[in-house]
Amino acid sequence: MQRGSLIPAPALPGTSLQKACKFLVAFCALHLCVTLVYYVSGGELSIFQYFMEHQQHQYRGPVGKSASLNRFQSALSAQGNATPTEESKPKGELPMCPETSPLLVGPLRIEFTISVSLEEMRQSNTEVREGGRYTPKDCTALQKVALIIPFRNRDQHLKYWLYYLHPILQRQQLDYGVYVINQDGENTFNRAKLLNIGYAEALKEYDYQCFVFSDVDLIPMDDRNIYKCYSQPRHLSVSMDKFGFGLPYNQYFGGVSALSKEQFQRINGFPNNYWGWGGEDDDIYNRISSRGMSISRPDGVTGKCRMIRHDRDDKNDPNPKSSELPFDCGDGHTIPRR
Ligand SMILES: [Mn+2]
Repeated sequence: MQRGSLIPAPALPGTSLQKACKFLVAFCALHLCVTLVYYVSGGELSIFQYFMEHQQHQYRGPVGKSASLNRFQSALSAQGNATPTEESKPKGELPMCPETSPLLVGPLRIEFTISVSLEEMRQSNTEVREGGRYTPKDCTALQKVALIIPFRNRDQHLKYWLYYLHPILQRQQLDYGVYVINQDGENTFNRAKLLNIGYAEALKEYDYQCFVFSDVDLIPMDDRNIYKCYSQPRHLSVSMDKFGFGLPYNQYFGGVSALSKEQFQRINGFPNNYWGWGGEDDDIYNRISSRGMSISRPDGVTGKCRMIRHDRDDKNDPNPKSSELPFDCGDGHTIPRR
């Protein structure tokens, strides 16, 4: 008797299990292949990324008058991505820099015996742009600060200033620009007039809100002495080595000072008629106090700074206006003025 002709052969008990196993093996193989392709040729992923980035780049046109529109479109295109790249974020989205920069290191060793070269400085400050400009990358600076340096024939001092100050100002997370205002010719020096010129010229270039006026030969010894503006005009060089790390007299406002745009306008800028060395800083002090403002200062430790020793420059003799009064040391003593 033929078994099969009468009753259709019943499916073997293992058949459906076999099918399931085959399917499972096929699925595993496929999965393995996909996984292999994914890991072995990492290029697949980067091609995907290329398309994502390329799409974003299309919306980022040249920076110009339509920059804000481009940024707006870029923001729109970025909405589709779960994680927009840092680059595609419009600048306005950067968080504000913290009140106290986490990059500060405190006391600094400042010396003027080492040799410094402009080329080395350029290489170690790659983030500083043409024109001595710097803007923090990861956050929006709390202030836009113009540093104004009155200048003539002090190349070596300027090198030290740039060598020390650029790293400090970057650690202070300021959006800053450095302006060296050179007095042409050999006539009598006029520091305050150069500072006024620096204020006006810097404002032509950028929307600065704060102006730090610094002598070229003064270097802070602590990066917590922030070169920014405060609610009152700020005197920064409060503890100079030249004066035994103290103030020569209480009203002293020379060296390095900071005024906001409003504070500067309120005192109608600095006097233009102080020719020669000294006096203009006291005039500025009087302008400030006569407008009802007071002087803000860092403490004597944070405010320590070094002055590069030098002889009196030619054509910068003491201004007769400045030599009439002796210093009031604030402790009952007076010393001859400077
Ligand atoms: Mn000096």
